[in-house]
Amino acid sequence: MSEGRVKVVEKFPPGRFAETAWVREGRVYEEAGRDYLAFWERAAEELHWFRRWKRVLDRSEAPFYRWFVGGEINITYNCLDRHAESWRRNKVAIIWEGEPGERRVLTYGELLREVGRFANALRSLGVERGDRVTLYMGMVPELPVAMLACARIGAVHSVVFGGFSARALADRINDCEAKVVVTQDGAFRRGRIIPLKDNVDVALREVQSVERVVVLKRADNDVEMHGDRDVWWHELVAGKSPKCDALPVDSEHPLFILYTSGTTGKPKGVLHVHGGYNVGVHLTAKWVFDLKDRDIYWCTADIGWITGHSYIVYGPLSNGATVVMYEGAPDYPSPARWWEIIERYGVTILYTAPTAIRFFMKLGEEWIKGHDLSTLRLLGSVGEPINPRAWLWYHEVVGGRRCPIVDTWWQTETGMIMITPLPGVSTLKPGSASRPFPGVFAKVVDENGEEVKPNQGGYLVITRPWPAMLRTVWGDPERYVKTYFGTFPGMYFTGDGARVDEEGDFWIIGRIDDVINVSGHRLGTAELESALVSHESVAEAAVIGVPHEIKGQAVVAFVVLRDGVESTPELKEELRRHVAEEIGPIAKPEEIHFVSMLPKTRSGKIMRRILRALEEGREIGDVTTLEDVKAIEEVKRTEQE
Ligand code: 7RM
Repeated sequence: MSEGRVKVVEKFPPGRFAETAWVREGRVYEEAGRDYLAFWERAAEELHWFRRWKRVLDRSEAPFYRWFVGGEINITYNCLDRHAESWRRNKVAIIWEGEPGERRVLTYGELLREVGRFANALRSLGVERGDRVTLYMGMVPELPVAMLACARIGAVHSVVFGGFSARALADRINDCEAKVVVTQDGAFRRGRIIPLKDNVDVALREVQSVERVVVLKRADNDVEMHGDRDVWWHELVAGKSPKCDALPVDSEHPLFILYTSGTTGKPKGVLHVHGGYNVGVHLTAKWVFDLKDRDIYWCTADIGWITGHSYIVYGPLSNGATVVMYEGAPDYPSPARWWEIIERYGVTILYTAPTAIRFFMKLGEEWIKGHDLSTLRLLGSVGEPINPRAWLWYHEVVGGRRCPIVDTWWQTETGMIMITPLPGVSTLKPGSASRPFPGVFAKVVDENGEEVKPNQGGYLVITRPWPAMLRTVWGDPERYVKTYFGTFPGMYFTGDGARVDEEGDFWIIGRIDDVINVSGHRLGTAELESALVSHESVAEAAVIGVPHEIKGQAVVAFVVLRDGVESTPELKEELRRHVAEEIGPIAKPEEIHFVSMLPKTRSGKIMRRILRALEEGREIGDVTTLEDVKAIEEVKRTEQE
């Protein structure tokens, strides 16, 4: 987070998008700013309510805010019934492609019936309003079916990403005391089978609360079915009625718990509710992606993360959109898979993460060339700051220079996109997430909570409540208050650093705990990494701060070179010089290690903790969220050289 550095940036005005987009005028910002409760009230009116709310926002027990107080709703009515009762009955809701190549299509009418059947099945197992159900599955259509079935009867789902270990699964089941677990025999990933049911068996040895386990047959691998406890999905739903009315619930009724890692080892159970969450994801999905009925929308995230919850399932379905869902790895059986999918279904909107973009950048354009991507009209990015070089590559190679890129900043806790361009309004700057969504209020402050000057780095805070915000940390309301409202009184602290430029555009620097302080100068790891990857030889980079006698901290970089580039001492020197030129001499890495891959979480975030531990020669703690354990071995080896 360097202070006062202003770079000349290329700008991309909305162009033709401004002619047809849902939002074409910047006026919405002022309108929402004048009366943000009226703004969100208008948004809520786009949904079906069984009973209208009495008050938009109740602050009496802040920071435990309540939205649409007194209202009755069920998010699944808005995602299913509303469309099935309209001309959309036979419109495709989900186009699914399995990793081995199967294809399935579910219309809104069919999805409603599948959800009804499974909702009745859950009830037959004794699941009632308020009960927790853990879903430990891969990217199969039955996962959204199970989520919606829970929500339909007022049960609370907790999706645990299929890449998590039995240990991590047990902790999450125990924390929310789930009554039922839904899983599958195995999940396909890169041609192999991940034994999900076996993991459940191991996890449940340490769990008391679970009464029943539902097992979907997907990969046909051998599993052990435990007599009274386990039941096959297909046997359970056989003979169940497809009709199950959506249960009207209070606006503030819990919808789901999703675990996210915090600064301590214990993951936080982030709780979201039916009413405000529905309003928030509905409007952001519609406006940010400019979702129209003819779009084929593909978000490549896994449903095990918030991005999948909000922008594969609830947001798009609430809008009656057609959603593409892909089960497997992006490079299976070849790195052409994604581009084939886009061509096959005529995808018009693609929402993905910078780590994926850089992965394809590294592989080279030949996997993309030759595929017809001309249907694409909008691109999105989420998960981490997108470095300008990756932005420009995405824009040119994937988007053919036609498509705006919406760089969307948000969190598991915010539930919905918070800082983002509106594609028909915003002038895009590669690397900037643009401005707070209308009705959202963010600023950058110093240690005392005072707003900083333009281009000065500081802490990103949200100054007013928003409808899709988390309501608490499950079972630990004190942690909710302390983590999010304990740093700056009256403001939600995001944990991220940012700066706002002189035009009011936000530049997210990254997590505060990823800030390196060199001789009193604050440097964001993301900023340093962006500088490194702007060099033509570099594919990916991760930096950490290590203790330094004189400077306090020094910068150490781990660099993955582009294919065919040789790792020489001269190149190291050149990269150090390059960073000095990009940011300033203060940012020059003390050391650079060339590695062939970086340790990452399953959701693609670099695990600096691992790099730090390796650098300091410590043992590494829990690594169950690693995308590829091989990455650690690799780093270890180069460290020993
Ligand atoms: C949606 C999601 C949240 C953290 C957040 C940031 C980082 C996410 C962006 C971003 C820069 C972005 N939820 N982050 N999006 N940083 N630009 N567009 O990722 O809970 O898993 O992570 O991710 O640090 O605090 S999350």
